[in-house]
Amino acid sequence: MYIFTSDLHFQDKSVADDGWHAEKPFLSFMEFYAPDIKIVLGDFLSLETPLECIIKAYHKLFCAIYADRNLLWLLPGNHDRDIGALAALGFTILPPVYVIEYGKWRALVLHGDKFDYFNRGNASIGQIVTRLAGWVERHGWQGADDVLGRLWSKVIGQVNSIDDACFGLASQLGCNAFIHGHDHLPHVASRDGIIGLDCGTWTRKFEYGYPYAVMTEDRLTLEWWSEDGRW
Ligand SMILES: [Mn+2]
Repeated sequence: MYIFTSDLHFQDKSVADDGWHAEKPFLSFMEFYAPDIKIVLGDFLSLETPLECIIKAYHKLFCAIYADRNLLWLLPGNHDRDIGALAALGFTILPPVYVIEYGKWRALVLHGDKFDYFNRGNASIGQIVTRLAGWVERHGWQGADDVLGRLWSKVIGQVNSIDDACFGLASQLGCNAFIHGHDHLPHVASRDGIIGLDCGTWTRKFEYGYPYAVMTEDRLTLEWWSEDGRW
């Protein structure tokens, strides 16, 4: 069984940190799925915060994932600038585009930023918006990046479709599934025999909890983790 999450965006536990409330549920989630391979599909870290500050703020979490580093795999997203340092510590870092063959699945897994023309790689408009939202948040308006982030996702959705591009690449690679994150909008899509899952984000708790994907040999589902256990 493979478990997928995305976009934790841990920072420094300052007012601008949206990952803070996800620490405890993520620890219980890791414990529940201890025997399984858990893959974070990008943006585990945050661009604005140096890795040493993130590790210091989330010491307990990093101890837990370090102990589980053989079963917790990280795939780089556009916020994971310091992921090389985690690789040096022995973490398993997947290539940015990866194919998993398991049971009936040949699944394309990726972060998704490569198909976001305004927010991929380094020095993009998206990074300026992220840094601006962080600045506004640190200076008084704490909901800034949630509001701006949702607005940004809607604008991006109008301009380019990550799903459309993923269906294309999955088909080209002979895959029958894809799983991504990046746009913080958890959902399931299907087209021409290909199923697509968006793992969303843990920077906010949705109505049913925190989104994640489960792949068994014959099923691929979007599920929700609530702090008390599975939804
Ligand atoms: Mn991203």
